[in-house]
Amino acid sequence: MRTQVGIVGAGPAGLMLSHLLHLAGIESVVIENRSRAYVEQRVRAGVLENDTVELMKSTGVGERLVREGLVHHGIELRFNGEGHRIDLSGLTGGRTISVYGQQEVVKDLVDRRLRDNGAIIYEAEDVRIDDIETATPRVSYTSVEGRQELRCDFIAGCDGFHGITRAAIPRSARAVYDWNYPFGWLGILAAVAPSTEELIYARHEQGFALHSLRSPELSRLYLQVEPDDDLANWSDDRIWSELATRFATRDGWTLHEGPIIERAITPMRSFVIDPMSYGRLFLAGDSAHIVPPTGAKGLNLAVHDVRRLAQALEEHYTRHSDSLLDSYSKDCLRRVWQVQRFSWWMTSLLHRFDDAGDPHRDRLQRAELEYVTSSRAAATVLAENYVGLPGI
Ligand code: RFL
Ligand code: PHB
Repeated sequence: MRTQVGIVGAGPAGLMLSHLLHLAGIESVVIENRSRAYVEQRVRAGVLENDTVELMKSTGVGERLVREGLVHHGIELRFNGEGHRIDLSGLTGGRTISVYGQQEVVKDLVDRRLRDNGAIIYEAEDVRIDDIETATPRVSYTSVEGRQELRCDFIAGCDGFHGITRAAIPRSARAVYDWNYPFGWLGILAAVAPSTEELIYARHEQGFALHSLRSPELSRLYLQVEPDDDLANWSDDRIWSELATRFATRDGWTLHEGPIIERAITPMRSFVIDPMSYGRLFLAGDSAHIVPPTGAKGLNLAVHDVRRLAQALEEHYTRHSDSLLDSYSKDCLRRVWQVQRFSWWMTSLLHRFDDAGDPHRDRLQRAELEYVTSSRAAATVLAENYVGLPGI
């Protein structure tokens, strides 16, 4: 088989890249090691930045997002038993975020790729990439018909943090920045009406909690837990009672409980590889960088990467220039580090770091929260990062 761009991974990065390339008249094949059902059901991100929403709308994959996505103009920071609203739109000249599940984005992109006769190969086993330093790199994999080979001009590594493409960049040619946080998140999806209209980020002595949502009937909630915590330690009762404690306000706000339909624990880490490209391999999304989810940035950053990569490949094929491909890594990493900074800051602001309690850090955290919720300048810093930094 032959194509112009071989894309490894059918997550948001790989699918969006394939879609954008198609619109630019460039052919691609997406190779995914999981099944379509698995990829479409994986519950993850929920917050789309203003630019992500605009890109989906302007490229014809935003119809259901416009219909079903929930446009939000603010978020709440809750601490010391009180809520404080951050007016995202008011502080950013009217920009908004949309709450729309990542698996819905994936479904919309798959649907459109298939309608455009795009090739997505699911359940490809033992995926490998070779010859990335030549002009004819290859992706190979095993399907029910045996070993297959895809010859390409370029390979896009969109296979997430646990993928295989990143390792093809020789150790001597890359720097890695890695940081593990001393906690994880237990995330649940519950069949109950959200107890709030806007997202609540809560800081509590017992740890962080987040109230998000998916629809008028579905709530998405997270609790800070031990990094190596086990779901077996968390009965439904314990989850709800811990959430109620961390969200409690002095004026008696109540959390609605309901059946838990999905649950998982995720470790929290920051990771960046530099450069994000080598020879004819270009990494995009979680394969190149990870942020803790407190800033709601991972999926949005993946979309920013592939937008740049699609533009660079378009320049290569239509204008016979590689200037954007050459600067791809440097151009992406500017935003990647801004997002790393913001996600680290939001995480540090809201989590409990030390089991034994650290009074100095505790006081600093409270001072920072009071500043962010009382100074327009400080709140603007949060808001412009949360809705998505423009222009980088
Ligand atoms: P993905 O989504 O991991 O997709 C990679 C795809 O590659 C496949 N794959 C392979 N395919 C072929 N061969 C191999 N050897 C392969 N190995 C893996 C995988 O099966 C998969 O289909 O990466 P991508 O496309 O870069 O997208 C990144 C996002 O998924 C991620 O950044 C976000 O989910 C992060 N994130 C959030 N991001 C936001 O922008 N807003 C949020 O509100 C938000 N909340 C979250 C999050 C991530 C979370 N978890 C579970 C890590 C909340 C959570 C709890
Ligand atoms: C979610 O809705 O899953 C979500 C929202 C905000 C975050 C992380 C996850 O910061």
